[in-house]
Amino acid sequence: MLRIAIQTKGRLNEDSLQLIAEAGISLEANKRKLLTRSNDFPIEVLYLRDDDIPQAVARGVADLGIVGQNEVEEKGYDVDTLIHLGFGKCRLSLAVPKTETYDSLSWFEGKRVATSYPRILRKYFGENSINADIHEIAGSVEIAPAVGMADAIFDIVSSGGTLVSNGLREVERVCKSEAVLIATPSLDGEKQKLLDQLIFRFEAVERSRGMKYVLLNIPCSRVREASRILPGMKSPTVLSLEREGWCAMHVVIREGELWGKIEELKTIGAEDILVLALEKMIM
Ligand code: PRT
Ligand code: ZN
Repeated sequence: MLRIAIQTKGRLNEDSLQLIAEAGISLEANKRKLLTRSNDFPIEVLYLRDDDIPQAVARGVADLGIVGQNEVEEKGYDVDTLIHLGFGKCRLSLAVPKTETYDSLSWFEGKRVATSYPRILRKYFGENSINADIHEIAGSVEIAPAVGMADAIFDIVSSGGTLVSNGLREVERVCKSEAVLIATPSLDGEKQKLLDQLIFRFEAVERSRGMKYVLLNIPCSRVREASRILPGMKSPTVLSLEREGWCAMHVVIREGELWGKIEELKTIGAEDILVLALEKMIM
């Protein structure tokens, strides 16, 4: 039996539960429990605050955890980071009041910087030989400069809207973060076997994100050209239609490239284009 720790509530909770569900693991319905079991995979889910997940995994209270890389790095516990999960994407940045003239990192010399990530910031300033006064605060870091608690902040940013609405400007992007799967180092053989199965499923779900399945009809004489536009995984599937001279192509494509490719395909005669969602990609 594996035990995986995920965030009880907050930004990573929903995506973590969705990933588990898409991996074919259903959980008991009772949401208020600290621990829930699955009936179809030997796993139980432990709900924790994200701050406590790295420690729980390092100590073996949970075998696995889903948490932001920022928390893993900040806490510094001995855990293995296994795979990136493609959600909870953000960055950790330094920001200063927008009225300040900022030209280089040396601006921070001797300044007071408020953050909930003192360890990551200390390392960054150390690498860049900056001596600043790091003030650790637990929450609402973005208001620290306005109330005179700090000259600048180091915090998580995603859209940047919070910085703007607090009169701050992002001046240095220090690192990126996303949700990761972490594990207690050296799990026993039985758990490792289950973990390999779980990773296989998580990777199949993750791989299919942002991918689409495209079906289209095209004159057979243009199939070669169309294959250059849509190379697919190994190559596109090509079938002949009942109507003479016409073929059908099936291919997997990255969503970001979809519209550009469709325009190109239309110019070489593609018709009846269907775009379907892709649930899992098992290689
Ligand atoms: O209660 P618990 O301790 O479990 O949760 P928490 O409040 O500490 O964390 P939570 O739920 O806010 O975030 C969990 C994780 O989500 C973080 O550790 C990051 O890995 C990740 N994440 C992704 C973010 C954001 N995006 C994010 N935007 N965490 C926080 N934010 C904050 C940001 O600091 C800002 O204050 O959200 C606000 C909005 O951001 P903007 O830039 O879009 O305005
Ligand atoms: Zn937290």
